[in-house]
Amino acid sequence: MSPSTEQRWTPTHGDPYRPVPYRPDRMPATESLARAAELRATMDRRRTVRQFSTDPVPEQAIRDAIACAATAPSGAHQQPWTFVLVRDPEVRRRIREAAEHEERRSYDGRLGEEWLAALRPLGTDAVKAHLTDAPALIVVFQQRYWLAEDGTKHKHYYVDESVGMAVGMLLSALHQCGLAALIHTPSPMRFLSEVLGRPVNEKAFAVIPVGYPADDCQVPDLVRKSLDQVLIEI
Ligand code: IYR
Repeated sequence: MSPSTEQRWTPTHGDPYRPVPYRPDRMPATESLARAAELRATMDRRRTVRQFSTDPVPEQAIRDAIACAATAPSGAHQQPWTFVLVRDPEVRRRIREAAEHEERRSYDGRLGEEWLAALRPLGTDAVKAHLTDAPALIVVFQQRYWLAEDGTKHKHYYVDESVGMAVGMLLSALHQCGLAALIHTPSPMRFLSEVLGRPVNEKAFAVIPVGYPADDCQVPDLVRKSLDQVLIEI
């Protein structure tokens, strides 16, 4: 049986190893090359967007992108993530209010000169209109440990790495569906657990506004590292 986000998962802790055959069709090299080149060009067009249109988006595309993210590999296959899709304008307003409260303190000194200098080319500030303009927010939580129904705690492994991979796949999926996104990490993020009523084993990882860029959207004139600056071949 193949893993699928359609089946219901139940805890596998302590189960024996039960391998199943895996025989995907091998893609011809010419097709791999064509797809790789096209995907590279597509991903190069992805930009982090901070000015969103209030236009609605096809919501099933967001759910499908989250399902893609949830196929990410994870430490001991513990899948230590929860995605909260927030559309309710009142909840988004409360998140914005709390985030801006923290961001004002950050930009007014908590970040420090070096951090502010690093952010300057990005043009960010404490105003987070995207939290209420974008029609949806995906708030990603990491499950720091697993809380069994009888209340026992079990360790989760490589939680940061696992959730980071899932979020990377989420951004890729959203972009390939034509949706813009932003990884927003208000600091501290504890308020998100309170506003969204998440359990004690979960810790907020990022808030991801999703939507279309505003008509007057602008992005910084960034240059990505070239392949030879990031790739060493031996
Ligand atoms: N969390 C703040 C500051 C910020 C930090 C980094 I590192 C960024 O890449 C961007 C912003 C904010 O969201 O404005």
